Amino acid sequence: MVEVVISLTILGIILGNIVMLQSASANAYESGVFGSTLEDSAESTMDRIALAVMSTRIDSLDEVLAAPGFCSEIDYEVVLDVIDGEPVFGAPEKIEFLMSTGQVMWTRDPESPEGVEISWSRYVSEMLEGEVPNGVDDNGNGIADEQGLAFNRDVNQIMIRLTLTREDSNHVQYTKTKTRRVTCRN
Ligand SMILES: [Ca+2]
Ligand SMILES: [Ca+2]
Repeated sequence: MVEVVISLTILGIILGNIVMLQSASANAYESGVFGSTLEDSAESTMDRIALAVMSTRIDSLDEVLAAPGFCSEIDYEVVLDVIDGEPVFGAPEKIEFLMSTGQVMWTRDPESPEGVEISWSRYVSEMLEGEVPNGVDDNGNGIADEQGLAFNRDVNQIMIRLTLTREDSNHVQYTKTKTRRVTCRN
């Protein structure tokens, strides 16, 4: 009887170890997938924003100030063509950060009933990575309390900063930050 109990206990320990091993590797797998999905999402969102900024003229981005100024929303018009040296602009477009839903929204023709609104990203962090709302530049990038999407001007270029953050089912927090310096078209 004692032997049966001991062998059952040993079996229990072995089985327990196997279960733990399996769940550890499942967690590792989940966290790997989770992190790379968030990374892809941050990269593709940054690509879209950068492409939009590259397609406009810097003088249509008056709202984008030099550090320590920043903004989380831009209104611009894409240059479709240049005829006799004059740019031909497309419909107005807007990129904005909605803190309430953690989204980056892109809107074409925001003032018109035919306007189109598309979510470019979810999981955008309230504040950029390393920043807390305290009036101080915690992450040392020259801007204080910048949000999870922040634009600022650096001479003739636009700096774009984006942080995505997400928690997996084990409450592990993943954070991906992208920074890009973009030149607008002439
Ligand atoms: Ca900062
Ligand atoms: Ca701060």
